[in-house]
Amino acid sequence: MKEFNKTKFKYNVENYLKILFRKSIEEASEQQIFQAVSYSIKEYIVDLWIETHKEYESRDVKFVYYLSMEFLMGRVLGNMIINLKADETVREVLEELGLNLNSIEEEEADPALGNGGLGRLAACFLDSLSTLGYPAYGCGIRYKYGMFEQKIENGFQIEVPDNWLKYGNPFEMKREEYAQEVKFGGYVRMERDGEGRDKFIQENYQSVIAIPYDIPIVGYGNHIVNTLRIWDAKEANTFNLDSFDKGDYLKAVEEKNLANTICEVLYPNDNHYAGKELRLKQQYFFVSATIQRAVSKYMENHKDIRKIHEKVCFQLNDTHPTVTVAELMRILLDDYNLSWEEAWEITNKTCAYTNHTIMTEALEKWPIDLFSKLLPRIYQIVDEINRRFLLVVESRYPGDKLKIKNMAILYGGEVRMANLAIIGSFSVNGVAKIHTEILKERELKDFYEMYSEKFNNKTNGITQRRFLLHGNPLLAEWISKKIGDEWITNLPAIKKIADYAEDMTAQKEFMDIKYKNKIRLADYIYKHNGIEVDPNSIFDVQVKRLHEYKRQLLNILHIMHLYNQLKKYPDMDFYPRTFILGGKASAGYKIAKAIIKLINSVADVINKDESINGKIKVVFIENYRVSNAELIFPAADVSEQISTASKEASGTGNMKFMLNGALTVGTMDGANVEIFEEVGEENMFLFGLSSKEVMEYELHGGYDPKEIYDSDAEIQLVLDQLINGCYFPDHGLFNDIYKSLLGIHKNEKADPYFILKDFHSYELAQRKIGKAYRDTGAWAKSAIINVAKSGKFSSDRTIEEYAAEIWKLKKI
Ligand code: GFP
Repeated sequence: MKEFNKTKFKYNVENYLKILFRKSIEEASEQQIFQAVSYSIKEYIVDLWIETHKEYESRDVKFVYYLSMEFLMGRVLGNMIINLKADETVREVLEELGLNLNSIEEEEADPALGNGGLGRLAACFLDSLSTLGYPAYGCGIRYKYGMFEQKIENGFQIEVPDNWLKYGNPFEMKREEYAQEVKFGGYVRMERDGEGRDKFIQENYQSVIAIPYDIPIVGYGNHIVNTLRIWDAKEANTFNLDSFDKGDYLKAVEEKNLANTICEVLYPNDNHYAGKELRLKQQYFFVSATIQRAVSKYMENHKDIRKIHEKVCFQLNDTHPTVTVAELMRILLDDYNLSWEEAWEITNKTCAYTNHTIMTEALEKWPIDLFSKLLPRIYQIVDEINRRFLLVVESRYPGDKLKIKNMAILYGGEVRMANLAIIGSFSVNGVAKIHTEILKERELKDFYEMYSEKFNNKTNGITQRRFLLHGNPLLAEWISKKIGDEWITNLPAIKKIADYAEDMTAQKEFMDIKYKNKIRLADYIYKHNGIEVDPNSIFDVQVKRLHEYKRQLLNILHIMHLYNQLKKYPDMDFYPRTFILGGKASAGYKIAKAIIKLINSVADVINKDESINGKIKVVFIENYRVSNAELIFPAADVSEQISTASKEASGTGNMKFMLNGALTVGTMDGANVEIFEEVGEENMFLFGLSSKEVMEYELHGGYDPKEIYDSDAEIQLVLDQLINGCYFPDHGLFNDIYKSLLGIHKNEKADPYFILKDFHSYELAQRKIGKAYRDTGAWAKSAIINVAKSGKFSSDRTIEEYAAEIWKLKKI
């Protein structure tokens, strides 16, 4: 195995500067230096990449293909260096050259090819797959513009295109040789072949060529390199100048347009299905390319297509890649001439589906009309899957219309992708225990009754390599000094740090590190927001996408209430707090955008009010993304995980905070429940309705928030302040928020996320936090225990479970 060579690396940095830019170090820009350093690292990685794949081939391994519309990778360079265990060497070399790794890392665009949790989970999974040595491909789309860049102007969110490829991506590799043709539209003609079999031929279609770009995913310290393969689109070469008539010409132009638009932009979809035709095109585009290539790769070394499930598994990350089921059927039926029964059996043994949400508005449904026009052959297959499935339902539940209504794939003029995914897969999993239970008992009850053997849970996880080792070097080093560094690849080993929870010296060291991380974040805040925050105050953080169910509104209403209290009782017992919030709202999500404006308006008033002596500060972090997240988690004292119980499937931010020693204030929702099981009541601040209670209310049409409003003067004051111009002169601006809480909107439930219902219990939990923080020793103890108990929440554990129980993969 080739070791990382210091001399060679040093030579390479200068050499790449010369080759790529004709510059010396003194002349080069920071960006050029970043590029040269990245190419030098890549040069080393490519050999490992080749060796890994040779090994895979020689052992004829089984691969998992993780199909995902989103991979929220974050910056690559720093993490790669860490995983190569080359951090020290690289720093040394760069210093010798008069360069600094940290500022070079800042030059890298932060590729935001994902919305939030779902995309970041996919990225953590890739890190774990490589580190554990499982053969895998991540497969997705090479969006030209990722998630929009969020600017805050006058308190409002403005969306700006995120041109992450502006300077090119040094880590990617274009693989023209694996290009695939993907067909859209046209019609299907049927003919009999010589052996009397029906053949289905798609004609008059538009085609696009899918071109893969491969990005190496380096395992930690094991020289294993897997691949993230993202597909770009190119026009098909039908523009034949010799022979085109008018029709061909138009077709050529249309194909060119299709190729140009398909990978332009990631949909900000926010747990909300938008039904846009282009999105369905994106889905089929990357799925078809991935499945075609996976089948060809398999057939390069195997003879019998009927055994593909022994070497290939397709994991569907949410419903977005569900057309996989029909595409694999198409290939088996039309290209390999298998019978329906054979093709169906193989498909069913090859596909597995992960559900990430119970929010019904997130479950994708496509109008049949649109679906069948865009994917005529695929639609025929889905129709046949549906027909055969309904026969089974009918024989099992004769005459039961409700079962058909709930489980049919085609129903009410729509194609229901979740149902297709469940019927076509051998495994259906939720992402936290409580989430899987809710799926089984409520959302997917009928399916569970029919196919209980398919259902299983895989509680999410996060990679400690990025979120502790890379993001929080001070704490990482402290932990390794005390208990060794086994935790880097075996997070449960971190439990030994609990031995230091009561050691006063260790407590002090821990709090000093926290303090330094708070200074680092305070500097960032000062630089970006111009707000001075006190690192001695409690850093209370809620960072995640803006969504009503995540209840950033509860947080800000409580801040407004606290401020009212401080104004009324200036001498009240109060420990200074810095409330830090951040997250993007989907561009069309009006109320979420109003909540951002509200946070900023409240921040403006409170931060400027000298009468409260800076006891409260409110900060909204602009453009929350992986790179600034790595600064935020290490600096947090309090982690806000306050979603309405039953709504957050898992959450993964909760785990990142815990790993960095923040205490959670949270509801019994998603993975909070499992965090609670690990740390116990003494080390977490629980509040609010349980998911059973929430679901009970929902069953009976909700509750009446006006009763609370009328009987509670404090809540009334806060709500009135939304619309009396107290925070912003434009009275109308927060009207929608006010109305959503009190149910003045026609046909809408009042306070559907139970904000007022949970308000006092939240306030109580917050008061406990203020009190607990005064006892520094006890706080430090709890924080250390949180770190110590985070072992379960490594994505390494999650991946081990997927590999053993679903994918049946072997490590190399
Ligand atoms: C979704 C769910 C989260 C869950 C992640 C990953 O996240 O509860 O933790 O998927 O499974 F909502 P978002 O993409 O919606 O943030």
